[in-house]
Amino acid sequence: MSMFCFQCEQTANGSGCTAHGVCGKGPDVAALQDLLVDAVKGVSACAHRARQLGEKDAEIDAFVPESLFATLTNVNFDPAVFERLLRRAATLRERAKGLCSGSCTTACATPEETPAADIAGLVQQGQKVGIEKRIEKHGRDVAGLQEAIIYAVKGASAYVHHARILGREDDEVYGLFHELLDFVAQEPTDTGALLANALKAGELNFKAMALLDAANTETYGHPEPTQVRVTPIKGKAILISGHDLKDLEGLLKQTEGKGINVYTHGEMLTALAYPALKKYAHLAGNYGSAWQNQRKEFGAFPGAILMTTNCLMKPAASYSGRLFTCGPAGWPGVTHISDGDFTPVIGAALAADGFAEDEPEQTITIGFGHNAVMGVAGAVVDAVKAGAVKHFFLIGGCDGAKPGRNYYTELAESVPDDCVILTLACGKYRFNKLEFGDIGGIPRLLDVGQCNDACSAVQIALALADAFETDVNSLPLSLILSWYEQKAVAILLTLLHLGIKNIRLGPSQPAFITEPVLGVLVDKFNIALTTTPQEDLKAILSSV
Ligand code: FSO
Ligand code: SF4
Repeated sequence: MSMFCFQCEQTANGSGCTAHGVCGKGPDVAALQDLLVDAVKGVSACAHRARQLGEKDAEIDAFVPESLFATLTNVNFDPAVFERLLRRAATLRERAKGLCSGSCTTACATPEETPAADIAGLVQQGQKVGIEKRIEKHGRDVAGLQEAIIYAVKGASAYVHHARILGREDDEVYGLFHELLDFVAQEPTDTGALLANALKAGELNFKAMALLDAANTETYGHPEPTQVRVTPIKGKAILISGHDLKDLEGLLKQTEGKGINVYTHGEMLTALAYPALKKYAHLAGNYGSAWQNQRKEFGAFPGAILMTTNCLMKPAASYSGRLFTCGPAGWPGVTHISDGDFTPVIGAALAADGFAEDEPEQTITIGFGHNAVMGVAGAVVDAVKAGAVKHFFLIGGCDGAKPGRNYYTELAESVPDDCVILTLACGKYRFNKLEFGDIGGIPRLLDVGQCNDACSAVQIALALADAFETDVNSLPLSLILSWYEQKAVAILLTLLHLGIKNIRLGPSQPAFITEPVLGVLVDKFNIALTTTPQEDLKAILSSV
């Protein structure tokens, strides 16, 4: 059985996974995901038209981001989960059709098929709607642009889902989801319209990130500069990875007084800066680094491990029995906690050895979200005006496994001493344990947060532009981004939607962006692919 997927940076040969996903996704799950994306497009097409008639449905609105989240790279590998989502999609499509009461004048999305009775039948149906069919029909430029919109909508779905779990929803955001998915469902071929809608997907994602920022900060307070321990201490332990702060909160409440230390991993690091989370004394610090090192780090961790979202890799036998998933994450055979009761995780932590002794203490400083940076904005502006700070570098994005990502370490190390580095997302682990010092009390490395905190970075940039009475493109600021999966696609399109130019993107060109499409982005936004740290730095600093 073959498959085709090119939605992430590690795609095989830089062009597409065809036999088996480099991420561990097999052809069956790939087909089920293709079928689900197709089904969700159909649900949204009807929901969009129903909205034009003033009809809405809260369950449909929530279902779209929830189900797309499961199709992001490294989130869910369990065929049974996709079967369940496909059956719900069929029910909700019927309900959405009832809402728009067949009154639309254009054809409603792709022709639907009743879902097959079993997983094997669903896989067969999925193989008929794969990406390569659209590439054959429309060519790589058009199909790639259609996919770019889908990937950005997928990325935004993660943020909308996290926000909804914290009780924050935005009707306009749901409307944009349905509108964009309806647009792609019609298989548009006009590249101008496709590009315009790709930027609209960036707008959707900006709103999604702002929604999540409001949800996080209203629930847990504003992140504050915090020194966090990055070495373990003696005792039983649970490691929690992914992005979901609410799962961490639940775990902290349920482990209180049980003699278990909780450590963050990967993108969960940011949680240690939120007042309502860091108040828990048994939130002991961060362990390990970015997602691609998990097989080694989870194997060495002497406790239970909870994966709340991406990026999940194929579990090794050494830890699969003490690995748990929750939320959108899943792997067949790995225990999934679906009701927020982490008793099995606690049991596994108590049964494991735990850390035998304290490791020598090492700390890093995190927590420079927009609120914290705004608090020192006056000092930052003064330092720039006095010439003490010459330039800002935003070096961030996703980390990944491919060689070549040392670029980001070398670049951060080579940034001159009179420059400040802002960073976010898991790409920060390439350099966040290095010593950068400070400039007159302003730390030279400011960790803004998770990938969704790109919204925070944008707010910081806008505030700086305001203080200097200029626009973001005229600031002494360069953005050097690393991409891996679909949230990064969404963030890139958000930055382009905001009119931000001169972004450098690495470590490689997305497979779904063809040379002609890249040419348009270069013309319009002066976007560039990263070269070498030395060359890029020289080019950036010579234009200052
Ligand atoms: Fe990283 Fe994975 Fe946050 Fe992504 S853990 S790669 S952009 O899912 O989400 O930065
Ligand atoms: Fe390949 Fe990435 Fe798709 Fe996985 S998500 S199958 S690695 S392109």
